[in-house]
Amino acid sequence: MADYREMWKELNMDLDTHDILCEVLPVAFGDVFLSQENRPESMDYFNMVVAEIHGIRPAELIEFQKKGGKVVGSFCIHVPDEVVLAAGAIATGLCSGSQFWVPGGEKVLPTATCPLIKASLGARFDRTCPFFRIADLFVGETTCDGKKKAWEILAQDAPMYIMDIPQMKREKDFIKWNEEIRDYMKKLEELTGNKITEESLREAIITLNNKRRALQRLNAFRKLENVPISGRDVLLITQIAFYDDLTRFTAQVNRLCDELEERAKNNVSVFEKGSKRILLTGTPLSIPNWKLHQIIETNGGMVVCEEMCTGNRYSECLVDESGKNMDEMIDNLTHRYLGNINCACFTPNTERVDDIIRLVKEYNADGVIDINLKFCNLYDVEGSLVEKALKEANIPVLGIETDYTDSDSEQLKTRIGAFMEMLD
Ligand code: BJ8
Repeated sequence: MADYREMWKELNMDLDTHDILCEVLPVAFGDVFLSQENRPESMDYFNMVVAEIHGIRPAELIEFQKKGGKVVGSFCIHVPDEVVLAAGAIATGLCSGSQFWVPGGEKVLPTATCPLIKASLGARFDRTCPFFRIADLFVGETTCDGKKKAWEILAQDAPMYIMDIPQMKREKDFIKWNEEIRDYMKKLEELTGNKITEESLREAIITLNNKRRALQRLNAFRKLENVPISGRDVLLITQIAFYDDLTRFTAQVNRLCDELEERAKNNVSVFEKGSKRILLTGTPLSIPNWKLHQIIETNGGMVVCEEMCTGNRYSECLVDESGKNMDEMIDNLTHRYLGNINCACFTPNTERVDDIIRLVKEYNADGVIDINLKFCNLYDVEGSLVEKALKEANIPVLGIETDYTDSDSEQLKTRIGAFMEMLD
């Protein structure tokens, strides 16, 4: 693993963390990923991108900034990356998925806050994640109460911009979201000094759709009877999608898919016969949260689909590319980024249940595991509706609440193991 101490020093970051990361990350990564048998060779690229997460991509972003470019970080898939790209800036995801950052977050937030929020603020305040030092603008949204309040605290230390997401999907909510997107465009124009033109927005829509198309192509292999790639690997790739260079990432996913096509022709599977096909739903699994996938896939299961923001919800729907002028393109972004994302922040949110049942059929899942990050009330409350609907549809379901620690791993193994047996 390369040494990025100099870069970290320039960013005024905690060097002890750099050294700990160099030690801990390869071990954790090796346990979950390199221990797998018969991984596709094209995973090499993604291995490298994640192994050097604290250096390679941050160094590229810094290079871009030296040439006058701006980097925009966000925390939610409702925030349209097309706007950032069309303004000539780079978008990067900032959601944090490790317990490593949680204690830092607990210095400024109540303990009873979801770990995703605590880790994100901890990463900034403790100076332990380069992405959180590099971003020129932090874009929050009003999806849940914890985030809304956390942005006020983050704003004491970082340049924040908030998008006010409607909580319903009525006509007037689409009008409001359309205005929010227009305001965001103005903000990005101010930040970058670049005008968003019809041409740049059209190009951004196509570029981001191409990334989604590549991910759709990848996910389609998981519908096969012989699944040629593990759920862990697909999760890793989806997590990397949030921060890697867009065009390079898309090309690498397509390269991997070419390899998977060969495997599919030869009926190669990375799972043992009889492994149970599991669909995961619930709160997002931000990098490097691989805990559930690892437990499921080492206890007789295979994850074939994630109905979550770090899964299908991220890539399943494209932005309509037929917009002929600025107004039509903004309408299409509005529709995609409000209408096609079924987050638990909406009421009602029955489309999410419809999505899960549809995806169970499409991916031929044997059962569903509904994951809730501790202290996420939105997904916790909605979980009972999801589980009731699945039971009515005769789809086996297991509800799990967890956090970023490993303290419940043994208990989860027992419960998930019993669920797999039950599916038998
Ligand atoms: S569209 S899921 S990325 S808000 S932070 S709601 S876990 S208490 S992340 Fe999300 Fe956008 Fe929705 Fe997706 Fe709960 Fe935690 Fe809130 Fe969270």
